Amino acid sequence: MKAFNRADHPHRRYNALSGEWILVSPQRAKRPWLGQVEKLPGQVKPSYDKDCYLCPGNPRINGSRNPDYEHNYVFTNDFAALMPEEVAAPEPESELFKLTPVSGTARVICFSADHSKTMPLLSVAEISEVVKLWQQQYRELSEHYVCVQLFENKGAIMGCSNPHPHGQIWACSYLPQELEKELHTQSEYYASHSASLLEDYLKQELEKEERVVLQTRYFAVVVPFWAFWPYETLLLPKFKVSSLPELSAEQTEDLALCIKQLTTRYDNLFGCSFPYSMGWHHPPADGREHPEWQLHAHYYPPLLRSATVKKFVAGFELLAERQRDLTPEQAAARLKELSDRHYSLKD
Ligand code: H2U
Ligand code: ZN
Repeated sequence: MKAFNRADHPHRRYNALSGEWILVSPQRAKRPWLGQVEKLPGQVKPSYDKDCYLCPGNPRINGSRNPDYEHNYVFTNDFAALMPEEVAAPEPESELFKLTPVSGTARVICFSADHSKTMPLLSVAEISEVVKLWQQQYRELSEHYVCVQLFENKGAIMGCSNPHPHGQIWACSYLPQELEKELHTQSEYYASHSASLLEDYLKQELEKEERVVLQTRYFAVVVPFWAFWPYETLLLPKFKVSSLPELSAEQTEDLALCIKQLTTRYDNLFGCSFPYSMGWHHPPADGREHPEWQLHAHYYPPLLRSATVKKFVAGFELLAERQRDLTPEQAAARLKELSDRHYSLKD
């Protein structure tokens, strides 16, 4: 029998954070592509768009009007997926027909008044203001809800309805499944190692180096060993911290620098405004200490080989198990060699 070679032989990898497996097929990375090609969205955006419902001073769909905000702005989503009202749980019908009422709220957060900007095109100071807003929103909403999910959906390909730089917050009365999985794996690891899973993981990634995309003073970005999306990354603190509000002013600014460098590299990868869904994972806000939990952000970008070719999740992946061709090591190597200077900037 031949010896196993990670770059040539199909294998499965275990996601120690979600507890799930993925199939890696490195031998397929070179197959020809004859499928769908996405259209490129227009590259030039104005700083103000009179038809944008997120621009300062503009009316929103339901008739309310945004204030003339100068930097950033948060409002309750007019079409929120969760409502604050609590209702009594109905009698269970049977174990095969379970349902449970939930409550919560949703907010939209405009990262900048400038319609033409995106995260990598904001200055480090402006991104710091976004991080501070996340901190303030997290602090406020975690008083009422066990889960406060901060996220950004970027790009039409991700189903984002508006190019104005913005993110969302969904806060809810229960712990959603992705977080429950991570709570389980991190708690088990902490119980058996008296150490945090993600702290130990990052230590080993920094020693190995091969999947490390970039580092700032306090943060590091890796393409995780178990990445599913072609250019998925995990942004991790290099110190123990469980929530954004705990960051010092210096760490907050350093995080802004890290976000700017990562999103700039993403844009530089295919020379386009790189789409993704990203979000922060916090421990349950249940009033307990969570020494097992390490704050982190996931970036899940759909693009595979160009600004127009995205990865589809279908077939075996929907029916059996998630799968990737390009190895996480190859993806990290590509992201690592890119410049921290945005491709659209003139010399
Ligand atoms: P996307 O990030 O998916 O583009 O979502 C923008 C959100 O803005 C979306 O959740 C909300 C939508 O419900 N929205 C308003 O709250 N008011 C509006 O006038 C338009 C869109
Ligand atoms: Zn706008």
